[in-house]
Amino acid sequence: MKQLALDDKLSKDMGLKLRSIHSPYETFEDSLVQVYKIFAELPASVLKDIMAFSRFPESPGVMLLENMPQDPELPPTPTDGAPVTRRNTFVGEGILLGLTQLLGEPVGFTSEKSGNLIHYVTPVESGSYTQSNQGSKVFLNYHNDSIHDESGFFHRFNPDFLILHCIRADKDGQALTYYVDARDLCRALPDSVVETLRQPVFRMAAPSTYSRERAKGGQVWSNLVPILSGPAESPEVSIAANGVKGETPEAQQALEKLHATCDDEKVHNKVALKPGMTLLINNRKGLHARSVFEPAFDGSDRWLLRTYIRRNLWEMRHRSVGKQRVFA
Ligand SMILES: O=C(O)CCC(=O)C(=O)O
Ligand SMILES: [Fe+2]
Repeated sequence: MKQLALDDKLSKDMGLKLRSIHSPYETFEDSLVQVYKIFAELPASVLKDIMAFSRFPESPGVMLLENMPQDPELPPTPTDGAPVTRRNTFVGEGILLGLTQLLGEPVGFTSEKSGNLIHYVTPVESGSYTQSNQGSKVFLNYHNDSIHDESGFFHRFNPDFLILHCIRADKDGQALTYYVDARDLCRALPDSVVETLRQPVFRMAAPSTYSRERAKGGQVWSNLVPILSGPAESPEVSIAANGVKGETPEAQQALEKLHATCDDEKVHNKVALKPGMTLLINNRKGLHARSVFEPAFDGSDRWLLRTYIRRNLWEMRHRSVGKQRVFA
């Protein structure tokens, strides 16, 4: 996995500057501009690497940043995943939004985290066994984040990137985040399986939040779609977290082979996110997953800040809901 660590002095200086930003929960656009200026002062080589990550087809699908500055203090981790807006400093959010702007535009979706632009990935007891970011007691299967769409294609108006910025780790350090690059996946799979994964013989379930909030918990299935698409040297991969069905026995077998290959340590990258670590994830070039871990639901649990990022908002304008950056 491509890694980049800030040196201590740089991290400290940035932390001091970020302590003074406005609350992004109150003045989102103003805070974006404040952190934009702070991030513009990063060394040219750091900016170049991060900007290349989001712009070029040949760039890697995942990148880990380390030694990012931290808030001097943090409130307890919310047990319901709801925003905690009364805080003295917003260093974590500043890191998240500074990096977000180097990749693209932060976006929200009404069917995911109520359209919020800053998401919390925290274990929620009622969702412990779900295939969602609220879960903890079940392995969150390899997937990319998708968004329900009337067209029946759920990987079309979904984020191009997501960022996971850790502000609190799980107590036992058990929670692992995995990433599999579709290029590595295709190299590791037999050609016949890749060929089947390229056929439109799969249905994807809409995300669990959509099912819960809009379909009384029932599964909502996509049109028949392929899992792999695009040129062999830069494939796009699409897998729903909340369920995938192969329409034929051959499709079902190919799907099982894909999951088994993702589980292979020679194929996946993995990281136990710790405070100050940020994972930049390309949501088209690869799949991510999360291990099982043991939360306490007492304010001490794992807490990641997340953004959804698009390179292009124009293509999504028909999904606009009249609020800047928020889409249906
Ligand atoms: O908790 C994690 O490490 C990943 C969760 C996830 O899949 C997501 O937030 O999209
Ligand atoms: Fe995810």
